[in-house]
Amino acid sequence: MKKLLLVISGLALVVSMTFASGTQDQGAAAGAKEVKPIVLRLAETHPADYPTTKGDMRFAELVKERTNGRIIIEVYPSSQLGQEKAVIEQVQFGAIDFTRVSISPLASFVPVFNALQMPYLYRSEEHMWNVLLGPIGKELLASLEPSGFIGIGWFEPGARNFYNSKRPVYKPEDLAGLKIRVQESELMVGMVQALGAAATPMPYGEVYSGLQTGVIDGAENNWPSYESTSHYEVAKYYTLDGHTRVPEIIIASKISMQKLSKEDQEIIKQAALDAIPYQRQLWAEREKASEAKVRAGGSIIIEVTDKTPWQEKMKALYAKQPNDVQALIKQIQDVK
Ligand code: GTR
Repeated sequence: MKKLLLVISGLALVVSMTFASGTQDQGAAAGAKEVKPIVLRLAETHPADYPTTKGDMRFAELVKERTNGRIIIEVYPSSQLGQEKAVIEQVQFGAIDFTRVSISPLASFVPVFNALQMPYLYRSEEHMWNVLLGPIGKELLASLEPSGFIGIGWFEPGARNFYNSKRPVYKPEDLAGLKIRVQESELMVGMVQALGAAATPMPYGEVYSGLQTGVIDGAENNWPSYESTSHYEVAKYYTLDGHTRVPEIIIASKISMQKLSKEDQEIIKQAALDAIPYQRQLWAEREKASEAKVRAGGSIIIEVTDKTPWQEKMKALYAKQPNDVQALIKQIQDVK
């Protein structure tokens, strides 16, 4: 009996020690998580006060809130981590965890994305958003995985217009001979060539000095970018031809995402979706503010009433696309 009691109390001691140490371990682990969150980096080309960057920041805030501070996404604005194409490469091999980029340079990595940035593709901003938030947008986000990216969400890009330092451009022929900077995208080179101008692919951060020194005569972008980069100060002819809407995308590195639990991956995706309305709202406000600033700054704004001659010039570019891109273009056009 005495022996049995001894064994029982001995067992009780072992059990209570195990529990105690279990509690201690859990406590230590919880404590450790509090002091050591998972810190991930997001690369952004625009400055901190730009609507898209604020959209990134809202995304990061939602992730922090919904993981109780376990996951912190640090937003690096103003190309601190590099220009878009170089950043995309780094995301692909896991050196940068996230980036918000234009799909133009991304399409060199995943060519089917060209379908989303064809000139004069969307009937309106609403048409584009119906595509992005519908089945096509979802499939495209998912299609990035074999290339090493996880598609997270979309942001508003605005419509892009040509601008230059030489002369007012009313019709495609007026672009003849001008050296126009494009994003690092084969499709955009083709687009500018089809319009009769000389295309110069160049990183965004080099465009201002390119315009200033005359290496290029012009470029193309939306109102907020034309204004925020001060390009309007060195290239004052802005033609509202609205040739493209090139969706903005947030992508993650597959390598970084795979280190997170499925639940956390879902939180991240949902947070990006929930940041969209905020970014779109800020975008709409900034478009107006940028337009006002550029007009007040003395830019000459050329309205394009008939876009038919511009669209005509794009036919060959559409015809040149590979079959999968053509099929997707058709699906996009059919979206209501
Ligand atoms: C902006 C876009 C940037 C960048 C830039 C460019 O509209 O938001 O991500 O792609 O255009 O022309 O390089």
